[in-house]
Amino acid sequence: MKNPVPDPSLACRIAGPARGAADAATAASRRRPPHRPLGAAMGAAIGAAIAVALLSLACSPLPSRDSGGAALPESDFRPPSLLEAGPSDGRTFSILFDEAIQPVAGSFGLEPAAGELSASAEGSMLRLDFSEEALPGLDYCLAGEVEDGSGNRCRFVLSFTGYNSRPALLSISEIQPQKNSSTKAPHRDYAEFLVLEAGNLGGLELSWASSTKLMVYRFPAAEVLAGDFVVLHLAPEGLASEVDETGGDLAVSGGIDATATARDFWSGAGGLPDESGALSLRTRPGGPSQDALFYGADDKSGAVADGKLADLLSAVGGEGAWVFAGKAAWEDAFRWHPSAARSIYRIGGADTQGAADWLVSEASGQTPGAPN
Ligand SMILES: [Ca+2]
Ligand SMILES: [Ca+2]
Repeated sequence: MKNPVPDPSLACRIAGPARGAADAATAASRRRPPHRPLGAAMGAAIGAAIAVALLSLACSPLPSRDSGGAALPESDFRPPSLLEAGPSDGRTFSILFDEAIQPVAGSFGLEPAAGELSASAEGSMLRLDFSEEALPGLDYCLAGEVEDGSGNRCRFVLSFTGYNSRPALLSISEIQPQKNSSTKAPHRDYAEFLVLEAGNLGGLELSWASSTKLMVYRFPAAEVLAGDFVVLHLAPEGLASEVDETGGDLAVSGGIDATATARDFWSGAGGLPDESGALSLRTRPGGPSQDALFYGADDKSGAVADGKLADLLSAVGGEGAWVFAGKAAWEDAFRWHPSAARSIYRIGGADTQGAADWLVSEASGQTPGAPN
């Protein structure tokens, strides 16, 4: 096979319903009718599963009544199974099956569209080409059908994230973990990032966790330059002025902690843990780590209990994005005396993946969207 198997780290996330549909599709019966619009295709995939379930009840080979062997001749009734899928770049999506396949003409659809869609196969690899670049970080849904040499068809429905071929490199530069209700200088939860290398933000994924809850945010597409500040606001108040700044104007957004010097984004996924937690920034879902921060209240000690936080720390530590002496312990964290009046910020230029890179600000010393 000349085409490479897609890098598992780039593999699309097969969402719950889509995964179910894809699984159902692997059982789709032969001689299915050809092309339908994508929406109909999704419904049909589920319908196909029901139909196949009935078909299998009706068509199961009967056991032989004598000892002379099988009652039916050997035949290939098994449809191709999907093994791996993912975007290789912004214009290509590859799907590996467990046997040689051919695309079913007219069966393919992508929503939202990225220009014309064309399908080709080489052995067990299906390749889908888009005539226009998929938007980095945008959610896409892809549907289609393939068939094996015996005419057994597999219908699939997959979701994936638009591939970012020029991801920006960011470092976490400051966090405000608590709500500060001061009337003079109010602050809400935010995470601030400094752009180290220019590129596009689309698909960069920030995860943050307390011991009981994991939250995730994925950036939309936006071009950034080295030295830019990006602020992700994590406790929006629902104001109409709280808008994502994906274009050229950095003064579009209002709201608490928004500035005209930084690119502001807003997420309702959940606030930062007030006293103890961790953040992990990745280039794309399941992709390489860009930065991490583990912070903990100064009255904590010993091993971090099993849970969401321990899971995140394990992943971060495994990639060297934060240094641990052994199994994650509170002594590995940047330790602070929690305060709503102070932020936690990175010392300029420091990046040793550990607590020594961080400090607590003076009271009312927060600097969202500006140097610390
Ligand atoms: Ca701004
Ligand atoms: Ca700052």
